[in-house]
Parts: sequence; C-alpha cells; structure tokens
Amino acid sequence: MLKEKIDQITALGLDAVAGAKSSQELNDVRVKYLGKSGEVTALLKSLKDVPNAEKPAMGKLINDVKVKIDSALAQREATIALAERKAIEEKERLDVTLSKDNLEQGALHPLTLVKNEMLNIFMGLGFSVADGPEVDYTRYNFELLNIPQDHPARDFGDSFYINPDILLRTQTSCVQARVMEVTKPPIRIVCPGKVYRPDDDATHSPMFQQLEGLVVDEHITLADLKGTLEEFAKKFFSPSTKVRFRPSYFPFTEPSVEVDLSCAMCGGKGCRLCKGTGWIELLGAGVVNPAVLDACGIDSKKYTGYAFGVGIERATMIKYSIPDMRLLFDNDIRYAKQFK
Ligand code: 2U9
Repeated sequence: MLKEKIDQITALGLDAVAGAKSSQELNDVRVKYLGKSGEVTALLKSLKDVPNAEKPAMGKLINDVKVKIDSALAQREATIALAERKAIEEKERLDVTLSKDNLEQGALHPLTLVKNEMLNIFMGLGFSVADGPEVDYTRYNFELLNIPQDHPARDFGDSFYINPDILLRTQTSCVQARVMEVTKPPIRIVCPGKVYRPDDDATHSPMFQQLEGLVVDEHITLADLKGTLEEFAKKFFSPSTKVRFRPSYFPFTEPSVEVDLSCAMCGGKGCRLCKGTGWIELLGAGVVNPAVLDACGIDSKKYTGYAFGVGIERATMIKYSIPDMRLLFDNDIRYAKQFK
C-alpha cells in the first residue's frame, strides 16, 4: 500500500518538477513535495503505521523519493535559471555599438583657436592669464580707468546698463583694474573675455571678445610695449611682420598709440586686405596713465606700466581673411569645420 503511494508520489513529484516553468512554480513544487507539510514528509510520518520489519526498507524507499525529487529540482532549477537569465538579457539588451561613419569629429571655433594661440604667445612671454566678471560696476569699467562721470564714452546709448552703477563691461580693462587694486607690482597679465557694446554691422557685434594686456613694474617704458607687441605680431602672423605706432588718445593711457602691423598678405606692398596701404590696424595701446595707477592704489611715482588691447574677432578676420564678422557668430558648422 505504502509502496504504491510512494511510487505515485514519485511519479507526480517528478512530473510536477518537469512541468514547472519558472523559479516561482519550481519553488511551489518544492514546498508541495519536500516542505514541512509536504507529500514526502507525510510519507515519512506514515512510517509509524508500517510494521517494524518493513520500516527500514520503506524508510529507504521514501528517502530515495526525496533524493530523486531533490535532484530533479536542482536540474530543473539550473535550466530555468539559465532561461530566465537569457530572457532578462534579451529584454535589457543595449546596443552599445555605433557606426563610426555617423560620427562627426568636433572642432574648436576659430575664435577659440585664435584666443588660445594669443594666450600661448603671451604666456610664452611671461604673462599670466586673469579673469573677471562680465557684469561689473562702473567704478571698474570707467572711474578707475580715468573715464569720469561726464565722459562721452559713458553715454547710456554706448553701453548696456543694468542700472546707473552696473553694466555689461565694455572692455576687459575692469579685470586689470581689479587686479591692480589687490596686487603689488610687478604685474604682467593678459585678460581675454567677452565685452558688450550696442553696435551691430559687418565689422561690429554687440558682443565681441578682447584680449587686453597690462604690465606694471619699475622702469617700464613705451619701448617695452613695442618690443612685446613686435614679438607677438611675429609669432601670431609671420616672422617678417613689422609693427608701427601711430599717436592716438585713450583716457587710460598717456601717451596712447594705434598699432599697425605690416600686411601679411602683400608683405607691405599694398593689396585688397590692407586697402592698398601696406598696413593693418590691429591694436590700441599706450603707457598706463599715472592717474589710473594712482586710482588703483599703485604709486605712480615709483611704478610705470603699459597696456594694450586687441579685438579677437578682428584679429581672426585678418588672420583668416574673413570679410564679415557675422560669419563668426552664425553657428554654421560647415563654416567652423574649415578651421580644423
Ligand atoms: C588698465 C589700463 C589701461 C587697455 C587698452 C586699448 C588701448 C585699445 C581696443 C583694441 C580694439 C579695444 O577691442 S578693441 O576695440 N583697445 O585700444 N586698450 S590701451 O588699456 C588699459 C587697460 C587697463 C588698468
């Protein structure tokens, strides 16, 4: 009797194991047959009613059922685990491959290339790079630079004012003024950055970038300025580039000069780029006005300095013969790609 029951439970148990389709179903089968209140446990319990002489043989048979079902469960478990793992992998599969044909190689914008090149040249000449806010007080943008309240450059139509005391900087000179205020000479810095003026045509943009330089130390003269700018021009354009100073006026420098470079395209003979003159105006510069040094807390009796400024867009247009500044701001990738 018990023997038949054992055979029946063996067959049913093995069938149930074979029919289980998930770990969950398999676990239910395990509980149903091998669990504390399961079928095999019930068989063991029923041993108590078996005559003593048959107990060892029956006990062994029941134990064999347990081993058979247990090993069938283990095998089925391995098969199901593998199938479940495969199903998850298939469902969560990520295609991390991407055809390289679709990849566009990025490139630096020509303005960034030119700015980096200028910075490298000046760093090679011993300059450090200084940075400052683009929204600044009129104190740094005008007052400390010897541009008083009633100066025409402070006209509300010539600058983007936030309020009467704060504006989008019109020149990076505010950075130099800030550095001077807190630094004891020697000072040798270049300040690249965006500046803002309400102009908009083929050669002017309401936002453009400047690179200004400032050197303050004892015994600095206009000759130091000329030597430095000559060195810069030769490295930036060509070793044969010449530099010419023409008198000019800026409130923050005295004397002030416009700096022309011999035309790299025609070598000075006169061409379309230099409009037949052989010279191209690129920078403004001068000896720092003693009034500016004093306003920034530097003793103008002991120290002198020079300063210069160059428009990065203008330098880029000259270097790459770009006829219209707006081409630099159009975000046309086909255009930017040419400068790789
Ligand atoms: C301090 C003192 C003096 C910076 C200077 C120029 C001359 C100049 C223009 C070039 C083309 C601006 O981008 S542009 O339109 N810059 O002509 N800038 S001297 O002089 C300074 C700066 C800071 C404290």
